[in-house]
Amino acid sequence: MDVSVVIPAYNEEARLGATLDRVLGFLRERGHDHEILVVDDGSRDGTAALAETYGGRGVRLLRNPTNRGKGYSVRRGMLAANRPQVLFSDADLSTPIEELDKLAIPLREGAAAVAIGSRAVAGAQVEVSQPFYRVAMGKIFNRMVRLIALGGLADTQCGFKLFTREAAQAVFSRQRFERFGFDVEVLYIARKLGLKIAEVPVRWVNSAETKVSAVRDAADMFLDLFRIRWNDLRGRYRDPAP
Ligand SMILES: Nc1nc2c(ncn2[C@@H]2O[C@H](COP(=O)(O)OP(=O)(O)O)[C@@H](O)[C@H]2O)c(=O)[nH]1
Ligand SMILES: [Mg+2]
Repeated sequence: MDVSVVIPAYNEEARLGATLDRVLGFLRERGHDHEILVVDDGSRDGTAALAETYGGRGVRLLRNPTNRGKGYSVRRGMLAANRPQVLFSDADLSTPIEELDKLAIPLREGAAAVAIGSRAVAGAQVEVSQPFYRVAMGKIFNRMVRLIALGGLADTQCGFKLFTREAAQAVFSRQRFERFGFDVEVLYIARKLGLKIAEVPVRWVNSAETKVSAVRDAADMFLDLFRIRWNDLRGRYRDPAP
């Protein structure tokens, strides 16, 4: 395959080197043509300097001058990516990069334009779980997603999603949220555009360290579900955002 891998990175100095080594090693071993885009989101540590040292090995660095959020950063990377398939992956590789080959199957077969990693469908292998309160919050959130925003998907929040380039351009040019509700928003837009979404069971080996305050952001993510419906009612997903 020929793939762009987008990695949003906020203060990831400690994890990013091992991640880039693993991703590059995997892509090379499988013979996948590739580019990697690290989107440094105004990190205050050595994230950008570290990514720069990979410049000779097909790693492009995009830098936000200040911290803008994961949604903003993923969008920036997805729109800048120029290979026929585009993956975004969390910097901690809680979904191991090897799972990319599973997501590629429905795209290759033309069964879907978007393939999302899932911890909640049959066949998923959660080897190291998130802390119990995150799992519980995730289950409640996904139930809310189904009730309020979009049905038919069991886990919208896994940070490992593959798009065809056309789908990535169509979806992310319309996507608006800058922080955490963006996963649901992009899937909502994909559905609205008539793009098929395949939910693919993946392995999950949770990385304990977290840059996300799940409790602090929970209310906002919940409100985002209503903001999605509101934006849609106002016609804001019809055309690319200004
Ligand atoms: N761009 C950006 N990325 C972030 C931010 N917070 C977290 N991330 C990235 O989002 C991904 C998931 O973060 P992580 O700490 O693994 O979250 P968790 O596993 O859900 O607790 C990682 O690639 C982080 O670098 C942020 O404010 N901005
Ligand atoms: Mg994580």
